[in-house]
Amino acid sequence: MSNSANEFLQSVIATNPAEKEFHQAVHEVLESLWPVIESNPRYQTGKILERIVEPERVIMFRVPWVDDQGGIQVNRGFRIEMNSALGPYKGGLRFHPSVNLGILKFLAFEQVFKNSLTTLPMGGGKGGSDFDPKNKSDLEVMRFCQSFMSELFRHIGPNTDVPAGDIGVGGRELGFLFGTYKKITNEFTGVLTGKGRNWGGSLIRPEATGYGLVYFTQEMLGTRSDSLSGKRVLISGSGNVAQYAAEKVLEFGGKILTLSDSQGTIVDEDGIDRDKLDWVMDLKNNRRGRIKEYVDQYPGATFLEGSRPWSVKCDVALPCATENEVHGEDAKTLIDNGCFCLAEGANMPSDPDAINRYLKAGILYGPGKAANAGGVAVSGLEMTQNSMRLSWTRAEVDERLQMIMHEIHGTCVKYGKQGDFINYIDGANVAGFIKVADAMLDQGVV
Ligand code: NDP
Ligand code: 2IT
Repeated sequence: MSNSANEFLQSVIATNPAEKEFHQAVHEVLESLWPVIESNPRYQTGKILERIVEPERVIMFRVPWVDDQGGIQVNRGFRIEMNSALGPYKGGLRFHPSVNLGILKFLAFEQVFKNSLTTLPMGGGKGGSDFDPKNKSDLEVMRFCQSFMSELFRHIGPNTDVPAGDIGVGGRELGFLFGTYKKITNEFTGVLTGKGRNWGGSLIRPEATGYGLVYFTQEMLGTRSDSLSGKRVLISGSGNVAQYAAEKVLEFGGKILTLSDSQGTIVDEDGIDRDKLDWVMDLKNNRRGRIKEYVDQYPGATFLEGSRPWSVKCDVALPCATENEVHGEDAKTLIDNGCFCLAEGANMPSDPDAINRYLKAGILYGPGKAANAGGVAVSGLEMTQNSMRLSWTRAEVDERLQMIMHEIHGTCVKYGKQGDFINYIDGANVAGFIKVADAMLDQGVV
């Protein structure tokens, strides 16, 4: 047992060099957990921390495929099977050129705690590839997915490991992946979630992360007898999570000022209303365009090339793009401009300096592993429906999603209440951890 959180972190860094995002995720969790470890000798003698940072299994594989010109391309595929104490490994697949082992290990590590918080029986995992689906034809994406699954299939299964989408993996990719799995194994099973709704998918799964994020935000605002109605809201990203977060913010009466992508941010002081959002959804999902095209369509808006949204004055900020997209300086700007609530649709979008500033300022801060858990929660509901071979209605799934987000919020409050302040990050980390740690102790040294 290490003598301090820092000593433990240093040992993790030494064992896993060059995985800076993984170090960051472990560090953040350790800060919340150390007091729990110190006051629980069972966790110390059970070497729970030492075991929980070590993936149960890491799979890395070659993904060769043929492009439209007949050239051979080679990418790297990964699946991190992090922890199965609570259920089959569960977590998304990310296709993005930045993908590497450290990024997927951070995501898989976060997923273990997030899935625990959902109350559903799911372990944690994550996978993906450094393949970039941008500017690839549908047939190229299909050939890549077929090659990827021709290796991954042997490691996954409805009771073993159930992948889903993440950055760069949406309905199109999941369809190609599922088709290949089905062909190779000759089985139609719930091996993936986020499936099309005609072939085993759950209603509300595409919407779930964004909707869940906004339900969680409403819960947070509710602790201050406030709501999204009339609030100025910044959203980053313009993909799956951002789009459905925007849809739900509009339903609750918020005014959306920004969306973004990796090239920059569009700012619309008149507000991105339902019609404009429909246009964005068509742009991103059907035409696979770039967010800067918004200003050609709506000339009242401006495009901030190469910038993130955080300099725009707001009440509520919802980062929904990627990790480390809110830095300490951005947090300062947000807070100075009056932002008093930030909830994370993305995984680990705030860097450690930013988080410290939120906590110091005492704003409402909802960390990703709680605030964006709605996506994987509805994935869990999709698994349930697949097992029962039936489909719930949209209203039924949405009601369960709202209930789960309400319960996650309550759990964060229970474990994170510090006087008048709710420290949601401590709440989420501690509550998520205890369930997994106790299950690991129950199951012995495995
Ligand atoms: P999408 O691929 O649908 O959209 C991603 C969006 O983020 C795009 O607008 C993309 O812009 C932008 N983005 C991606 N990488 C970067 C980058 N390096 N810098 C700036 N912008 C970037 O992904 P999702 O909406 O599914 O995922 C967004 C976030 O939410 C991720 O952190 C993911 O892990 C998290 N998440 C997703 C869940 C889900 O169910 N899908 C569940 C829980 C969390 P561009 O097109 O220019 O790349
Ligand atoms: O980060 C996440 O929670 C996801 N990408 C969704 C995972 C899932 O299995 O639905």
